[in-house]
Amino acid sequence: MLLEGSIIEKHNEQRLRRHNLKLASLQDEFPETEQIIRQIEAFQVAIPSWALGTGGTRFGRFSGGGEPRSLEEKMEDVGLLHQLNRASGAISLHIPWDVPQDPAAIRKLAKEYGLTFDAVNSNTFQDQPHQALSYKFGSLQHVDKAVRKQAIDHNIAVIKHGVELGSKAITVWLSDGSCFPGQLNFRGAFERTLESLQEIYQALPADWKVFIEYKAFEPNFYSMTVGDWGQSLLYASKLGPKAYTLVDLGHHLPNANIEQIVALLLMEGKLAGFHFNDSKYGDDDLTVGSINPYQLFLIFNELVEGMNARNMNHAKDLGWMIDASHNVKDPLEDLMQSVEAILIAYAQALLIDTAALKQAQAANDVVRCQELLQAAYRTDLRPLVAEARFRKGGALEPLELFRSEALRNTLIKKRGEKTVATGL
Ligand code: AFD
Ligand code: MN
Ligand code: MN
Repeated sequence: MLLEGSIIEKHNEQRLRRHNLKLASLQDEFPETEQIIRQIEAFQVAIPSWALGTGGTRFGRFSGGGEPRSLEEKMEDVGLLHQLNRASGAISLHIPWDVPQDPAAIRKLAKEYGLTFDAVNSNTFQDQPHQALSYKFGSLQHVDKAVRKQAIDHNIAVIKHGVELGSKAITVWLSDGSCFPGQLNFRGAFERTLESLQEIYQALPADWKVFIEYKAFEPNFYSMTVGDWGQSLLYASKLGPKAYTLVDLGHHLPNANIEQIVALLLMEGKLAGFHFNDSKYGDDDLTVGSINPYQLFLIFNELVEGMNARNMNHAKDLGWMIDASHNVKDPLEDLMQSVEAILIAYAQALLIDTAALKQAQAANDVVRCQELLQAAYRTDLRPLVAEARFRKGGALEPLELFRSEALRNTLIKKRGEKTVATGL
């Protein structure tokens, strides 16, 4: 379901005068606005195939209606999102939740919606109905070689699915670990996991990467075998140049300085990219920017500075993806808010007076450093994000348009009240 182009045009016409006034004021104040708009235009954030339905907790799940029932319908949702914001032009598949049964047809559909395929994700944290061996005590770390082999084979099968669609990376997130002291020999678990990852690494096509995602806790609560960025980096370094560390914002212990982690991973050339979300307590998977937008801005400050230092292409050289769970919001509305928050933080980081900041740092002028950062953070750059969208044919206010056109109702009418998308 795509919108008639004229509906977007009408929506924009009604808002253009006010938008142009705000834009002109920013253009007047900052000579770099044109450059920032162009960088936002190039920036795309991938949507995970498991974030298009309502998320649940272990206490329950409250379906919102009109959820996509198949991979095709998930792509339809991402296509619609991308039509509205022009910044969600990629989808990241989770196997086996979203197996592309007919890759040629799926590729064709993606083309119609203007979508590409981001990293594919393997799943060895759940047992599937016809699976021979259980992952209850881990997958790539398992003490039984046969379980490890099953998990390795799954990852290799996921790579094959990705190849058929044109993905260029696999993200491996493991729930492996232990729940109780003494349950696991840490060194043994590390070594077995490394060996398993090495086999997966061997199966990577030449132009592919493997992203190792870490997480401090849950579902294992005493130890996680890829528990933090240090462990992930250790695996990635031992594996080789095609292995990178993936940062999911919700996967840290409270108060971790994520921006510092990002800076160092970038310095080492080992940052894969991001799973964006926000949290108050743990892996809450809330809308990115909803709890701590300042932290998001500080992360983007390190990203921009670090990518520039390495002459990297902001839009293409790292993987940008949302990984959120929408328990109480409409998933599409939540995703619109997420992409917007990411682009705002990126734009603000681009606005920082880097030369002045370097000078202030060299002079130990702590007060000036804060002033410079916050001058950018406190500038409302939403008109630049809207302008980038507008220039690419998107809506000035995607969320407004989604609501005024009652698009969720249309989806409910088409798909039904009680549909449930695959995912957690
Ligand atoms: C996990 C991780 C990982 C995984 C996802 C599954 O963030 O990205 O693929 O949830 O839903 O917490
Ligand atoms: Mn994640
Ligand atoms: Mn997570």
